[in-house]
Amino acid sequence: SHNLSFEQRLSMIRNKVGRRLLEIVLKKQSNLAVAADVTTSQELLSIASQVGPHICVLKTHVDIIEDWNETVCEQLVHLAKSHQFLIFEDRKFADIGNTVELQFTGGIFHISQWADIVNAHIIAGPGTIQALRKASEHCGILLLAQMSSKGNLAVEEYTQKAIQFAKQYEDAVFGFISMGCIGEPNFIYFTPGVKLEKGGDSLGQQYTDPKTVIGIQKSDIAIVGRGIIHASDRKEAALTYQKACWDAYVQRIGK
Ligand code: UP6
Repeated sequence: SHNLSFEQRLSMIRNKVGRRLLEIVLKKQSNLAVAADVTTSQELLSIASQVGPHICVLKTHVDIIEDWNETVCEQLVHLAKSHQFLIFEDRKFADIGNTVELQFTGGIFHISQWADIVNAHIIAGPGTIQALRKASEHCGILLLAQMSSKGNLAVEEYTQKAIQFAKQYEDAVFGFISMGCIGEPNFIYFTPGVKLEKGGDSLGQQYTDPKTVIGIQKSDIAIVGRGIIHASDRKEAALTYQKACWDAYVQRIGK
């Protein structure tokens, strides 16, 4: 099923953010997401403007930014609009619904106000998803069905449960964090742990290259962090990854 093109799958996606994502992917010919794991707002904004033209999604961990404020947020949203990418706050919500609602809307980050995409673990049950869906209509949800790190517990029945939850909340959940395509074409698959050089880090990360992730494991969107963030020329690196990921997609669907 997953040799369908993004064009063919667009109308199959129930959630509006999911459809908007595929429109951006097609328009920019980019199925690359960059994980902007840096600790200052200046670096975050500079990455967003450097890689902006080459990505469909910028993935943030807003709680690692030491000087986050509303102006930074406005600037990031402005960059997202002008370069046409979606902002994915990788918060990995995992608590009971009531707490998740507070974490999503409140605190100092007010994630629900600016994130286009957020993700959630399924460990606490469907209440987590219900809270996110209730608190924001404009934000699409991804469920963690698998992980890239060594020894993670998101396997087998756990993965199947995530698929089941996604089907149950298909209006709000439009895809997964997974190591490849694990289900139907009406969902979008995002894969982290992607790098041109195989290997890992000293804390359990495991890398797979874009060709394997998109071409063989049939994922849709490759999430690249340090492969781009640690490059001497981030813009150039983003272009290299954009091409590698897009070529793998084009080859897979046989165009
Ligand atoms: N991430 C993973 N693996 C997962 C889920 N999420 O690596 O299973 C996230 C990390 C990080 C990014 O939180 O932001 O993807 C990977 O970054 P890297 O390419 O620098 O390893």
